[in-house]
Amino acid sequence: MTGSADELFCAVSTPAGTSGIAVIRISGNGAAKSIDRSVKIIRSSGGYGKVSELPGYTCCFADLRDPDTGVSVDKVVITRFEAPFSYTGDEMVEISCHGSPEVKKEILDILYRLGIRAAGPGEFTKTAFMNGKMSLSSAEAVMDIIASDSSEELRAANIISEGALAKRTDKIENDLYEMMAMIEMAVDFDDDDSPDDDTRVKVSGILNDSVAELERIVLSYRKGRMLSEKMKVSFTGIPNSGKSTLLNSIAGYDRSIVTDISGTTTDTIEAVCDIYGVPVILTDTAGITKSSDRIEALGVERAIREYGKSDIVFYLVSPDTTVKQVSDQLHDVRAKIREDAELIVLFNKSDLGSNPGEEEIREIGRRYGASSFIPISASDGTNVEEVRKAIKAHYDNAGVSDGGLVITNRRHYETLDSALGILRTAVTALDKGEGLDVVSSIVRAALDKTGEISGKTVSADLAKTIFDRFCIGK
Ligand SMILES: Nc1nc2c(ncn2[C@@H]2O[C@H](COP(=O)(O)OP(=O)(O)OP(=O)(O)O)[C@@H](O)[C@H]2O)c(=O)[nH]1
Ligand SMILES: [Mg+2]
Repeated sequence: MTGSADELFCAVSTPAGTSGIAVIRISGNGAAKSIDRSVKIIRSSGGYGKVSELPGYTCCFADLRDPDTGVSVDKVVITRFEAPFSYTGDEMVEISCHGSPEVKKEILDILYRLGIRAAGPGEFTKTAFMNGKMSLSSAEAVMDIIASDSSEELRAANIISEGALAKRTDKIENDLYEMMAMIEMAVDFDDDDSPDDDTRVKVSGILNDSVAELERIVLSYRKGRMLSEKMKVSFTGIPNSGKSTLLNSIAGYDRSIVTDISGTTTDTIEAVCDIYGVPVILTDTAGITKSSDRIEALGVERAIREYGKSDIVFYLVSPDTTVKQVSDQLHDVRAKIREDAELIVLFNKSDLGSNPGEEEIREIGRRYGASSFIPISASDGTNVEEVRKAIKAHYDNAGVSDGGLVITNRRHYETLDSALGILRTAVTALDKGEGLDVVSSIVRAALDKTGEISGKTVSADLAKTIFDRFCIGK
């Protein structure tokens, strides 16, 4: 999986390209000594010192030279970390140099010549995991912190990187291991191999508690998915109802073309924005109409396809939308949207007055499961904030998040969901009167799954797949 602590590796940990400064990290025992030939610590009293003589957790100004020619490459700042109190748990040195691609390239070249190899993707974090500095789920959350592009996603990743998921799965695992020990004792001590009812009751209690706890964690992925894959919101309605105007107003810029010509939007148009910390993809669609125009008809097809992908579909009604159109179109929306998706009706152009069939439209909307009706004016901004709040409320209401724990990683979700499925089988087996040894062997399979979250039962192949997705330098 990873090299030994004596094998030194290095990488640039800051982004490619030009920057004010860049950081190059070296990890492994003897990291400081390995660069003594090239890095000369500049003493304020005059003269030079060695990096290997630098006390841990201090930093120093230094001259970094080509070890073969003695030519200075850059003036740098060296920070030294000692094992085990470093990010990887092994000795580490950080070189803060000027951030030009040439400086970084020349320093890396020198480090390679000094016998320090290039780090693999995520090798610093993989080493931290191998050294027991963090659980696998925490290590993966570090990557999610780096990749996060919304405040809610960052918060979720921070909570997991601090060990919240590992703590919850550890507790489940400990309870289940204790339960298995209890089963073993009961089976061993019972002469006729039929442990007493008391043990079965206790086993049932622990199993059901573990199922309930896993369910809570797994359910949090409903929110987590909206963070990692972004929440999907689409706008539909008849042509000219104001869909593009509303998308532009929420996105905060003119993404979609707006005209008073019916059928302006012919393709689906996306705008990514942040709504109260939740990353959202807004999708504008072609107005729904029975058109003989081929382009328009294809646009309508695409619009309908969008319903199934959406977490929320906003159906826009304008004062001239007929009750019949609403009835037909909401019927189609309902047939296509996911069961957990939300349908909200917006009465747009409220500045021009209300729709004459408003009461009837509300009635139809309720029949098709619309959760709310909001009068708005996309052009003057009235109640657009309410639309944004409805989007955030959908996120808030989607699933539990005990103690703020929201799993955002699909691997965590799939692994825990499969552990949950196995545990449910164990509950069924127990209820059906199967022997406790059978129940115990099913539980062992569930524990193999939960172990893939903490890293206790992770295979070398899985660890490689996980860390290969990391960036070089982390
Ligand atoms: N008075 C008023 N006019 C609006 C409002 N919203 C949109 N409009 C106008 O209605 C017309 C159509 O707006 P769009 O946003 O292009 O409508 P659309 O639903 O995207 O139309 P298609 O792309 O053709 O399906 C434009 O002239 C807008 O300025 C509103 O709230 N009040
Ligand atoms: Mg449009």
